[in-house]
Amino acid sequence: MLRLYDSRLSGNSWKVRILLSQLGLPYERITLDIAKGDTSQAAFREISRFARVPVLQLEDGRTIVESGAILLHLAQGTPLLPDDPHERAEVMSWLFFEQADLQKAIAIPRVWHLQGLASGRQQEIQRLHAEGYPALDKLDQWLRGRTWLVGERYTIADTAASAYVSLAAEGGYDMERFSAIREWIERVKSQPAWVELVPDAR
Ligand SMILES: N[C@@H](CCC(=O)N[C@@H](CS)C(=O)NCC(=O)O)C(=O)O
Repeated sequence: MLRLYDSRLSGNSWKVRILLSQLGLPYERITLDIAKGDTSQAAFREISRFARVPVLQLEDGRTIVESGAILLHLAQGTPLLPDDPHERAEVMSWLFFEQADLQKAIAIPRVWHLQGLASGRQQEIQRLHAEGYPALDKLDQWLRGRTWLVGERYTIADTAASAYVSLAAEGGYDMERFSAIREWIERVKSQPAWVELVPDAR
């Protein structure tokens, strides 16, 4: 059976759980506690090259790190990753954009807010927001008049790009002005077998 190493509030791990659910793939879930230092343990570092979750362990024991690589691996051959080479490259461009321009700019202030550290880190938060807002603007512009990020259907580009963006308010972002993003997130959430970050959150 597949095995997923994750942590409870990790948005990158959440992307993988959404996809595993949508593909109907059974897996064993091993949830680490980052605050307790689980990701720095020697045994975990052996399977996680960068000492971070998510890590997917295949049935033969090999592992894949980086959420984008895991999504690409799992989605190949399914409707969630187009066969057409240009559309596939477009999916990858959203995976890379999310990692480069959105993920840290949202995840870091979010963690500080969740840990109650935000009031002492306002300057750093403003710097991260100054990176994140232009990326959110670009995403919102792209989504105006479109239903999905690539082509005419939901793909792993939507799964990957929407995860942290849907949590941006937890990182202090004002999402009111991004109406195209908000409507797109609702469409993503209503996809079959989509799962909450924390199952009992609603
Ligand atoms: N680019 C990586 C980022 C992974 C990442 O930042 N993981 C965080 C949780 S969301 C983590 O394991 N942090 C623990 C640490 O850095 O010690 C991915 O997309 O998988």
